[in-house]
Amino acid sequence: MTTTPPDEDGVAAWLRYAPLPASTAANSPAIDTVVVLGEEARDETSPVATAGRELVDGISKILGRAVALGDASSPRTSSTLVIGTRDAFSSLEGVPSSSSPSPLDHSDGYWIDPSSSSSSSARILGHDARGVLYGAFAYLSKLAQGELSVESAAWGSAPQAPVRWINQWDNMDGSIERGYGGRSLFFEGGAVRDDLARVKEYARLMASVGLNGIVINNVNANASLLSEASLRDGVKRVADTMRPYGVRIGLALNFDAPRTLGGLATSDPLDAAVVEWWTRTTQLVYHYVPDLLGYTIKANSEGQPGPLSYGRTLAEGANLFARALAAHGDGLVFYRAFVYDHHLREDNPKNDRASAAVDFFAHLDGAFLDNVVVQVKFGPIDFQVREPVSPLLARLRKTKAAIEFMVAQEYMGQQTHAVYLAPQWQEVLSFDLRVDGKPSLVRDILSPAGPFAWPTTGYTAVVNVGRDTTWLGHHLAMANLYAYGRLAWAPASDARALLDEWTRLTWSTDAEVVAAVGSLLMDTWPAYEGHSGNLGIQTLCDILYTHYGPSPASQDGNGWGQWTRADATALGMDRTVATGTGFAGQYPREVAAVYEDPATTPDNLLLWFHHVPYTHPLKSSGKTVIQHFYDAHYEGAATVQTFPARWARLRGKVDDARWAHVAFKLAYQAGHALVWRDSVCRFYHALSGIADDKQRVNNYKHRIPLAVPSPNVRLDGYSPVDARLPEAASGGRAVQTASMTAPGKAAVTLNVVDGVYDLAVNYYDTSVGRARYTLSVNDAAVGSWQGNLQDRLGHDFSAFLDGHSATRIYFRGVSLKTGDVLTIVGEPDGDERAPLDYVSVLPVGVVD
Ligand code: GCV
Repeated sequence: MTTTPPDEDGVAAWLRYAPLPASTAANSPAIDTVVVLGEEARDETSPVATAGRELVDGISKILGRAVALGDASSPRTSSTLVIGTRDAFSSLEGVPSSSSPSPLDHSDGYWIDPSSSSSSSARILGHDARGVLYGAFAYLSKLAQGELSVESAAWGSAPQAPVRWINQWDNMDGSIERGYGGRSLFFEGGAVRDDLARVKEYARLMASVGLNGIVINNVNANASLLSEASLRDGVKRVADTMRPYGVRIGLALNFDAPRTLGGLATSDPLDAAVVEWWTRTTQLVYHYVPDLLGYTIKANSEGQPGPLSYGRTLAEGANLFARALAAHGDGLVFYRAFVYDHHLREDNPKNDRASAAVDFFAHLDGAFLDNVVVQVKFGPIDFQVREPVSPLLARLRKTKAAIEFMVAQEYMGQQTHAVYLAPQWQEVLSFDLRVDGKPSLVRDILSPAGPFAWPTTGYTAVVNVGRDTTWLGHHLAMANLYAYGRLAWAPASDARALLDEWTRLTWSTDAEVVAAVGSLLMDTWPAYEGHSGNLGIQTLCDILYTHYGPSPASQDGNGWGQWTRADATALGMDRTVATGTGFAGQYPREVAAVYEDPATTPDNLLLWFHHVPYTHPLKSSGKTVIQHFYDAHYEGAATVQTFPARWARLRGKVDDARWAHVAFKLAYQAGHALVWRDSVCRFYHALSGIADDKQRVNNYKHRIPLAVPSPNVRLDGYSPVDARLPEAASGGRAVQTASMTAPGKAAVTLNVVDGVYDLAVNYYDTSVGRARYTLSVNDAAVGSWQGNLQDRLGHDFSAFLDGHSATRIYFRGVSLKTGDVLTIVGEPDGDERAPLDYVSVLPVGVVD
């Protein structure tokens, strides 16, 4: 008989080191001593010493046996694991027998020989101190997955790129921009927090997947981070906390700091006083953080100040910081390419936000100093569910670039929906940009060995871990952080293989769990794309508000440039050179030719590059664009409906606490996927006037909308109201209590075949109150609930009745007969007047 594993809160993430089943443990190397070589063994701040501690802790937990820590003088047996840098090995142990395996020739590389005999012990060698730590984590990962035995062959690895960083968008007040997992680990009340215990845990997680740098504050930066008190009392402590894990910290700068913090009259990058201010400030930063990673700068972007505000070029702006850093060490300036005009006029058909990065940066190739790296979001707009690769990655040669991904899921369900993003990143990294007509995979461009031979290139990702024990607000979202680190190390890795590793480490080595979690999460991105925006139209979320739920109309009619140009007959952006914005021409010749022609553009980017009628037939299926929209939205939402049941089968195989958290989120996701599907389908149905072949849109035969007058619906203390987003309510209308304080009652007389049904109630859960609801049948209570998702979900909430707040709750297996009266009593709270949309009476197994 198997027993349910003990509850966990998620803080240990994939470093739980759960005990292996006895039979697997019996086959694993029986290490009882970890010997750490070299001077670094005694330096608590060295990653080598950290590696020793991690191995002792990890092996003892995984194998359930005592493990001792030793040094070069300790005796060796076949149960000893010896670790150290290659230099320490060659001076203390002699050159390793495998001579110098090639991963050890590269920074951060490691070599592991787990075999041992009476004459030689198991070994982990690092090219350098960090390499030893990465080797230790690689050893522990294999051991924890039950994949290490005394017979295992030696192996090694080295990262492809030196830059493997995280950008946190943490504000000094403790909030996190686009954060859904609680408040900042780093800041609170305008300063660095006293308690940095979780920062240390974060550094462990980062190191365990090979991440080596973190920019700790929001790119919409607060200049006061650079004050001496902040550097001395705060930033220094963060750097000291993360250093033993080989994680260096960097800072995001506010371009206007000389004015706002320094009291100067200008922040002009060519002004002598400004240059002197940054020189002095950088000296101070290095005084407290001698191994500073560098600076990240968001300038002339979304209202942030920058060199263009002073009539200077972006390169002149970047080089100001580059010079200040160069005086000290190897610090890099990461200058973000996310520069665009957010007051763009849609009435000019040539205007295109997607063109901005190349327009602003390509002509400056070579004008940036050596220690500047241009940080490029993977797509031309902003982390949408589907975007082509940014053409800027093919347009800089002398100036280095790095790619920016987003773990934070801002436009991808905000860690309330489970969406595994590694398959998307894998597609981006495997895309061939055909620079100069030669193979140029994105992942090769981002390698020092790649076509442009950039020595400092690689990976950055926006991550929003917070103080929740889940880190990201959703246990399943952590697969993204894990996969990001592993892809940044080895960008040709397979998304599914990474996911399986993560599952074995995070949940269980049980094959059924691994298979079920893997298949569920691999279905999430296609499903999310299915119900949130297809054919390259982008994520059709509300871009004027929280970027979470649906609002197709919000894409157009404003200056943000995420346009779809949808009208009654056609939709999509014409980005061709021949008749459109010309964006397609920013790619190298062969790629540009593919995108220029709708006949060769892949269907999944059709509407990104072309403005076509709703009736345009797709190459892949022959369906019209509009029918594909309907079908894909229904199929995507239908896939999400399977998630709760697939997860339910894992009950008892993983711990109850984390199981229940995920079960709750997946049930919510299933309901919200229907909101997405219905809103988007209704919007285009209304705009195009074209019916769904399958007659599904606006034809919900199990639903009883409460705002639509009907002899079967009686409202008492409830009155109809327009929803803020018309397509997020049946007929655009919902009901809410007439009074701010008194309860209301909505009663429905049923006309059903006698039987057992699942009842679904669609209501709105806003941020402005926590209304209570009770559902009864003929006065017998079926269930009650509270509209308090703002406390339970973590995403950017809405104060209105719209596609963000619309949600569903089920009561299953209810016996009903014709004439039964189903009543919902809603009690308002705050400004939330217990709003309701409809009730669905569903034959068991049917989703309307
Ligand atoms: C930090 C998007 C987000 C902003 C973010 C910006 C950026 O526009 O909505 O919150 O600002 O990207 O990447 O700088």
